[in-house]
Amino acid sequence: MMKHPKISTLFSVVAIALACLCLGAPSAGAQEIKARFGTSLPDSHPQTLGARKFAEIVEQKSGGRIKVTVYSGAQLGSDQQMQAALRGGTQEFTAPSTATLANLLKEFGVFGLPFAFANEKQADAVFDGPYGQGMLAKLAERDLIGLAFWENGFRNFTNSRRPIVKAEDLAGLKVRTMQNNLYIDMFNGLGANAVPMPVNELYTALETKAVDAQENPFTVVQAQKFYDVQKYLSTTGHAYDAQVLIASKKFWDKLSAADRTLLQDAAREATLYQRQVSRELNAKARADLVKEGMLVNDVSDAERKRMREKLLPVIAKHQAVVGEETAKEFFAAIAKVPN
Ligand code: EAX
Repeated sequence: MMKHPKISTLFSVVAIALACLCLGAPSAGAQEIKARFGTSLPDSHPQTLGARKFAEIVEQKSGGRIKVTVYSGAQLGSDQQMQAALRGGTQEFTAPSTATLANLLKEFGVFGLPFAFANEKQADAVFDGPYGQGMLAKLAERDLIGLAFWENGFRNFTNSRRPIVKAEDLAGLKVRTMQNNLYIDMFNGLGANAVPMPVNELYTALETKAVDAQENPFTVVQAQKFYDVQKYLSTTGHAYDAQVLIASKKFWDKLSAADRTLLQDAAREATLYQRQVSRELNAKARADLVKEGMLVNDVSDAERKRMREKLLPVIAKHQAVVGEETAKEFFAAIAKVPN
């Protein structure tokens, strides 16, 4: 039977048009996405290096459809302001220290308990194991999606007045702390005067002598150029600080399952890079800080043990704050990791 030329042509035209439409327009759940990632530290710090790597991997995996723009150095606000922006859905990603998240979810304070971790291996095992992953899941209760733990590192003490050789040397020093009650109690408990403030206000506070001291990993001291306003660095190593890669739950809930998987995979890959670059930079930062004129002294293990003894009342208080069960499970998770 002779086909009617007009009808078959019409079918062909419609079929081609439909095919073009399918190729061109994104399928459901594959729409263009633009997201903002704010960090509180400078471009050279592993927090921002990790954010840029995450953005790069997301763009690669999505073929450019998902674009994450990184705003470093607290351009979008302090750690706490950015956490509020994520919860409100006006910003999509950030990576604050666990310490500031403790104000939203008290259990997160457990990670700041002094002298808890002996080394990075223990930290990685706890953060990447069931305990840490369970804690990430709890962030959904506060309209946040916990994607991964990044490294800030072991926190050491710097000041403009004197080397800290023993705990008593801290007496009377005005010490900036993160906005976190455990850190405030920790330094008051060691005889200093804790002054909580966001990290983006800290350089000026040190420069104007509004505070004498602060405590942060080598990489923060270097990235924030604290060596220009702090003479002494003493390796107290009083806490291992992790940062948490978090997303806005309001943003997350609108994503397709495929895009959530893409972002989770990118977070996993970026975490490996972030920790590696943090350790590489940390390994050379001490020598760099000496070159910048800082006087670095090692605090003895015996003295660090003594500091921990002095902090037992603070540790007991904050174990109760985070929850005895939470603290017990935390220390059990650490104990499982051979030293
Ligand atoms: O979140 O506030 C701080 O001192 C933190 O170490 C840092 O900014 C990373």
